[in-house]
This record gives sequence, C-alpha cells and structure tokens, in this order.
Amino acid sequence: MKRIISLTVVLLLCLCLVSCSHETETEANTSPVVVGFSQLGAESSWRIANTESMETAAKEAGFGLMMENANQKQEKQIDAIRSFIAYQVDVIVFSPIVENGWDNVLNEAKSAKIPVIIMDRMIKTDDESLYTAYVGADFYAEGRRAGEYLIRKADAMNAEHLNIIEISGTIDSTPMRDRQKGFMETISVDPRFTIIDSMSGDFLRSKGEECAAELLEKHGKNSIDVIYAHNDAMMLGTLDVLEREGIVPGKDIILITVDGEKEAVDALKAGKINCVVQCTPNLGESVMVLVQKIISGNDVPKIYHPEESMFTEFDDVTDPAVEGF
Ligand code: GYE
Repeated sequence: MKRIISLTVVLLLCLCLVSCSHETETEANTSPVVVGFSQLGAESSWRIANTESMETAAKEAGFGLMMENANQKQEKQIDAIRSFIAYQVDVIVFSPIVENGWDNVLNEAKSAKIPVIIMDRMIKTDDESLYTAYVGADFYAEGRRAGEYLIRKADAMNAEHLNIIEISGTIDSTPMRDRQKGFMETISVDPRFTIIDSMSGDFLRSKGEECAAELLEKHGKNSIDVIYAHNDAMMLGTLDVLEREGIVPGKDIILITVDGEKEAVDALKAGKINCVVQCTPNLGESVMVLVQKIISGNDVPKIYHPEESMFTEFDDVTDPAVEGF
C-alpha cells in the first residue's frame, strides 16, 4: 500500500514538473518578437505575393507582425515607421516606394535603437548606418538580362534595326531606375536599337494599359518593334491593348517584361510574351532569418540578393520549372 502511495506522489510530482515547465514556456511565448512592417502598397500581384510571403514567414518564425499598407504614399510609410518607433517594436522592415527622403525618420529609429531592414526596394542615403541590412533583387542585373535577351532575339531575326518603347515603373524607385539602366547599358553598345519613347505606368496594370494605348496612337504600330515593360502588371495591360487593336503580341511586336507572375508566364507559354525576367517576391523567409540573427546579436550581411534568372521563348517552356508565382 505504502509503495502505491509513494508511486502516486512521484507521478503527481512529475506531472506538476511537466505542467510547470510548460507554463514557463508559454509565459515566454506571450512576449514574442514584434516586427513592424511598412508595405508600400498593393499595386501588383508581385506586391500581394510579397506581403503574403512576409506574413507567412513571420508566422512560421513565431514573430508578431505589425503591418501597415501605405497605398503608394511615402508620407504614410513615414507615419507607419514613426508608429513602430512609438510602439518600440524589435525590428522595423520596410519597402521604400521611392529612394529619397528617408534620412529623418531612419535617424529617429536609430536614436530609438531599433534596427531597420530594408526589403525589396532600396533608399538613397549618405549614411549607411541608418539601416542594418537590405534584402532585395539586383534590379540592374534584371535590366541587363532583358537587354541580353533582346540582343539574342535581334540576332535570331537578323534584324537590322529595332525601335523600342519602354513602359517604366514608379519614377525614382529602385526597380525603375535600375531596370532602365541595366537595359539601356546593355543595348546601347549595339547600333541596331533605338528607344523611341519611355513613359511611366507606375507598376500598375491600368496605367500600363493607358501608356500602351497612348504610345501606340502616337507612334503607330508599324514603328514599334519592341515593348519593354518594367513589370508584368503593366505588360498585361499592354497585352489587352494590343489584342484589342488586332496586333499579334509576341509576333508583330516583341514583348519583354519583368517579375514572373503566373499570368505573364502563361502568356509566354502561349507565345504572346517573348521574355519574362524573373524577380522573386518571396523575400519573407530571408527577412525573418535576418530578424532572428539581429535580435540574437549576430552579424548579418549588409546586402542580400536572391538568385534569379529569366524565361524566354528560346527555352523549353513545357519544362515544369517554367512556372510563375
Ligand atoms: O517588380 C512590381 C512591384 O519593387 C520589385 O514592385 C518590386 C516591383 C515589382 O509593383 O511588380
């Protein structure tokens, strides 16, 4: 009998220990790391996928995510960052809509000792201490890839001369500047190419459509050989215009775009788009790995570019690897 009683006591003690340690665990979990995230908007499928990637990665890492969407307004992003500072989040992450105008608010974050990760687009500043790390694509390399595809295409067609229209992204944003620079620098060494016009479609499908309609009207379809759009959304808007006008996309006019969303990759497979330069929106996991390292006091690389490539009409587009997000 005695033995049974002492066994029961031991068992009860074990149970208590297990539940006690469980309690301390849950207690620790009640104050998770909080990441303040200022997203710039919801202008494209890329952006929506990027937001989802941040939400999923934060959840998987067990971090709280305070997210504010700025609807394409820099002032709203600045307000959001200020609110994260007031809340004393552990780390601030933001995707800057344009490159200039961040020094003041980032100095405030620095004074509050809150580390900042810049995600996707970059800022222009003379003070690199204003951010801990940057995670985002090499947009210059993307622009170069678009140019390299065009040179290959011109060779394959034995083209003597090609007139190009550019539909660019948001003025003064990093992807706009660098996709333009990379493309121009690559083709400018080749006398077969002339950029006859460039217009900003703000990365929006509706504006891309407007630009395409206006440029087509202005130049006439026979003097446009190539359209280079800085993202898929604007290219998909352009496709709508071309098809309405009875122009055969991908044949009458060569179409080059950037991002790699499913609708654009499907259009490449259907022969309507000639080249899709990839830009991954799935940056969330890399960002959360950095957050973890930063709060644990570890060093992190200042710049991280994900690996990217492109899909073109010269590839085997039936390969399952040719897939959009
Ligand atoms: O290409 C575009 C989005 O900054 C890389 O923004 C991002 C760009 C992307 O609106 O679709």
